[in-house]
Amino acid sequence: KKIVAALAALAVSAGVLIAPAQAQDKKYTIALIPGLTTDGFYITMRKGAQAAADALGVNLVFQGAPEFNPVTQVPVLDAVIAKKPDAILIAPTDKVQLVEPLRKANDAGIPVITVDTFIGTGTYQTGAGDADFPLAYIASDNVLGGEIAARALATAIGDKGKVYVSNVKPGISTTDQREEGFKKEMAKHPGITVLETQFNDDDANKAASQLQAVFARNPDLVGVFGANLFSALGAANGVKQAGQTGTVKVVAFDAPTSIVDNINTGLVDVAIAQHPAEIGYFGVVSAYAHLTGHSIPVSIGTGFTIMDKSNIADPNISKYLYSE
Ligand code: T6T
Repeated sequence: KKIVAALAALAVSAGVLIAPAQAQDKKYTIALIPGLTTDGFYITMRKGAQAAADALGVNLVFQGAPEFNPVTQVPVLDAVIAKKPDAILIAPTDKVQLVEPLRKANDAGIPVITVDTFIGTGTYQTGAGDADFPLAYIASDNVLGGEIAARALATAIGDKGKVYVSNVKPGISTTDQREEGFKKEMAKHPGITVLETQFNDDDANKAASQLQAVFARNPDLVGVFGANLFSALGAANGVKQAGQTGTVKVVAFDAPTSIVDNINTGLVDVAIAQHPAEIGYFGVVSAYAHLTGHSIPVSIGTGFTIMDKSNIADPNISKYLYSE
């Protein structure tokens, strides 16, 4: 009897020991679909995601389109779904147009987490609305980012004059929210007039020509807010081409390495760096936690680093410049 009991106890403890080991042995594949592949923001996000994947023994697949556009992102998403990864991390390129394509992943039993951008209202797992199925949203607080940009620009222009927002296109959660935050803050500055937003389709050349056209119509233009990497780069080039460096102030969202020169020459006053590596890292950690049976936060907010001439040489600041 004693022997049987001892054997049973051994079997139970062996089982307890073996079960978690087997769970850990499963090699999960997590797909990361960026807004576009050729953008320092998503290249940096991929690095953070890879660091977490390496730490957790996860296979990370990075697959995306070369431009920020739902028309090119949806076929990439379909191809990823067909390969049945264990989870999908995605930066949806449109709040509405990615809802149905992502529902296909969810219906196929593939957990979806959105990184950087969101679908629907971005409030997930509430049982309300038809776009609340993603498990989590990991991103910067983009309304706050727009407010920070507005305060920086207001300071740079002495709180008066005409400014405008150089933006990508309507329907993108991040850049819509940055414009919203910018305008909300500017409403508190009666001396500042915000002109009509110029949409550039994420094309820096277009953003540069638009700057020159707005300046031609408004020779008293004093500032521009570039609401993402290409908008800011383009608007800054437009200011330079118009010979207005230092006269038309530029506040840039995002921090490609080229921003350092632009800050040092006085072309860009302030750059608001996001922390894309953190977004990628916590995206993979969240997906892994979910896959291994843990509950996860429905939203994770990552921070900003504000860069200007006074701090850009500090390694604790410049470490947030994006990779290329
Ligand atoms: O600003 C980032 C990202 O947050 C946004 O959603 C799209 O543009 C960037 O990738 C920069 O180009």
